[in-house]
This record gives sequence, structure tokens and C-alpha cells, in this order.
Amino acid sequence: MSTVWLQVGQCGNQIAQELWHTLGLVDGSCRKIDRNPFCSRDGKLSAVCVDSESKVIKKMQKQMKKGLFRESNLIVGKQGRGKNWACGYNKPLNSEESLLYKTMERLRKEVELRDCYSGTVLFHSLSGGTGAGLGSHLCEEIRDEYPLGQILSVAVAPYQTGECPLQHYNILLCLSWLQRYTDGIFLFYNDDVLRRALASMGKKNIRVLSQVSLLSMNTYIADCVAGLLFPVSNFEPTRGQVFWDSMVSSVTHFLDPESSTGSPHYSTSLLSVARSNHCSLIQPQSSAMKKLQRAYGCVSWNPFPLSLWTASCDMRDPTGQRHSLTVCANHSSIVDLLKHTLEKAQKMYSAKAYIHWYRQYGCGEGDFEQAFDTLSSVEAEYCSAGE
Ligand SMILES: Nc1nc2c(ncn2[C@@H]2O[C@H](COP(=O)(O)OP(=O)(O)OP(=O)(O)O)[C@@H](O)[C@H]2O)c(=O)[nH]1
Ligand SMILES: [Mg+2]
Repeated sequence: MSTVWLQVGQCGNQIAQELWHTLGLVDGSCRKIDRNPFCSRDGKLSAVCVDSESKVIKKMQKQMKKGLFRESNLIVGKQGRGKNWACGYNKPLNSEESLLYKTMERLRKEVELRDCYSGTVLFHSLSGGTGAGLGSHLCEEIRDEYPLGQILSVAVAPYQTGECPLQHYNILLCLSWLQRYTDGIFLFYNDDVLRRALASMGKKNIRVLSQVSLLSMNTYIADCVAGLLFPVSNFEPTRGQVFWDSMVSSVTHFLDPESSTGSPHYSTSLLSVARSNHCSLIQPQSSAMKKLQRAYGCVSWNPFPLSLWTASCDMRDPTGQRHSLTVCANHSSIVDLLKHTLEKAQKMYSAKAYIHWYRQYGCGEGDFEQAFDTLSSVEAEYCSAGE
């Protein structure tokens, strides 16, 4: 494949690692490893991994099959970025050699190794100093250097209950950078991921939430990313209507019908990827797909809100027994995150709370004002899209 995979910060590296596991690359169980779309011709993963501290990458290195990563693509700094976007975006004052510079060097080498370059997929969190801050800066640099390549961000939003007081500023700044420099964002909410991971483990009791490991949450995210990004090829389906109906029910089970303010959620468009080695009769007009469109509240002004991709092969399953339905929606639930972030960040900003932590790394009033403007206009656009 002509894509470079960029894993940034703790969250970014852990999610991507789970993706490589899911795809069977780590233990070598995947099929056709020599023609693997995630690797270069020499069999090495086309991934560049960066973190400002060594712990996560060192652990990952131990768990991965020897030789899967190009050693020089593992880039570590000496000091975390303290959950501060500005510190991740700009190098620390007592600087080590720039992580940004080293990462761009490695990315350039990866791009040169392929016949053509179509884009970069970036894995990161929205609220960590490295993933959010350095991730934002990398998007800006990559966009500048490869204007024709696509940039897709796979981003994780923190728990709404609040993990760190800086998270609202970090989400604000990171999302506004992603809005400017990327072509798309697969956004995962940790609260939602936790609920779904819990359900997949068959646990309904809220008290067992603490037993859901980060690993099972990352497995869910990795499954979604693999479902959407693993190549597809059209196939002749044979599975019946009832089968796809029940797949749709399980996909839509956790959808909130309403926003936090009580207005119905809607989607402007949907991408649905169905994978099964004997699938059938799944077409945009089938009742399962109509049910999907209803559940996601597809807007009436878009006459073709659904793209359906189908594939017979699922690389995640060498036995060929696995079936999956993965749905990606341009969904109005983002408005809740935008509203919450804007409100909290605006209040903190008016009180000048923590501003000096950002200013000391060169993030000034202009950056904040622009980020507030960008996210406010995205929120307004989503609100008018549903009218
Ligand atoms: N789903 C998921 N979320 C994670 C994981 N690791 C961290 N997070 C979330 O990511 C956010 C913190 O970002 P990190 O990735 O830890 O931070 P970082 O990019 O390493 O940046 P610094 O540590 O500040 O330098 C929090 O919202 C965590 O809940 C993970 O493996 N899976
Ligand atoms: Mg970290």
C-alpha cells in the first residue's frame, strides 16, 4: 500500500500496536505476508513510531515480532510533554534534538521507499501533549511537504468526566489543527469505546467497568480501523437478509438517538464496509442498509447518504470464517464534544487559567483565538447541516 502509518504518543502507539496484532502481523499469522499492504517490499511495517518518552515504544518493541519494525523508525525522546499541547507542538526549551525533525526525516525515507505515496494515517490522542501537540505539528509539516497526499487522523477523545485540567485546551487546539491540515478524522470517544468494549465482553454491570482493560478498548478501535482501511474487493454475497439485519442491530445498539441538549442526532453521510467470505444480497437498497440509514438519522437533503463497500477476504481471519460490518458516520454527536470543549476552554481562557503553561512554549493569543473561531464555525456548520 502507498500509505505511511504514523504512531504518535502513548495512545497512538498502543492503538496502532493493537491494529498490527489484529491484522496478524505481530505473530506472522496473517495471510500473504509477502504481499502485505501494510508493509514495504522488504517485509517491514511502513510505520514510523514516535513518543517523547521511551517506555511505551520499548515495551512495544519487546512484544512485536523481531524485525517487523525498521529500528530507525522508532523515535523516542527523553521527557514526556506533560499533557500540554503547546509543549508537544514546540520542542521543550532545554531541547533534545527535535522529535519533529527526526520524524519527518523517517517519514521522508518511507515515502521514498514506495512507488507512489498516497498519504499518511496518524494515530494519536486529542488530549496528550505528544499525540495532540506533536501530532498537530506533524500534520502541518506533512501537508506542507506532500500537498497531494491525504492525511487521515485516527484520534481518541478523553473521558468526558475529565482526566486532566488541560484536556479542554488540548482538544481545542488539536481539533482546530486537524480541521486545517487533515482530510478526515476517525474520532473515537473513550467513553463510547469503553461501553462497547464492555458489551463485547458480555458485561452489563457498570461496576465492572474498571475490569475493562485498555487492551480490550484498543482491540475495539483496532477492529474498526481494520474494518474500514483494509482493502476491499467486490464479492458475490450469499448470506441472507436476517444475518445482515442482526449485524446492523449490533452496530447501532449503542447509538445515542439524541444529543445532550435533547435534539435528535443525524448523519450527513455513512460509509459501511461489509466483509464476509460468503456474503449475499447486501446492497444499498437492502432492508438492512435502510435500517442502518434510519438508525444513523441520515439527512433528507443528501439523496445518496450511504456508500457500501464489500469484501470477501478478511485479512484478520486466516480461516476465512470471520464476518464484519463496520460503519463510519459523519455524525452530529461531534457537536456535543465541540460544545463541551468550547464552553470549558472559553471559561478557563477568560479566567486566564493555565495560559502561561502554553505561552512559555510559544502558543499565544492568536493560536487560541484562531482555534476558538475554527471550532465554533465547525459547530455552526454541523448545526445547520441537520436543519
Ligand atoms: N483508548 C485509549 N486511550 C488511551 C490510551 N493511552 C492513553 N489514552 C488516552 O489518551 C489521553 C492521554 O494521551 P497520551 O497518549 O497518554 O499522551 P501522550 O501523547 O503520550 O502525551 P504526553 O504523555 O503528554 O507527552 C487520555 O485521554 C487517555 O485516556 C490507550 O492505549 N487507549
Ligand atoms: Mg506520554
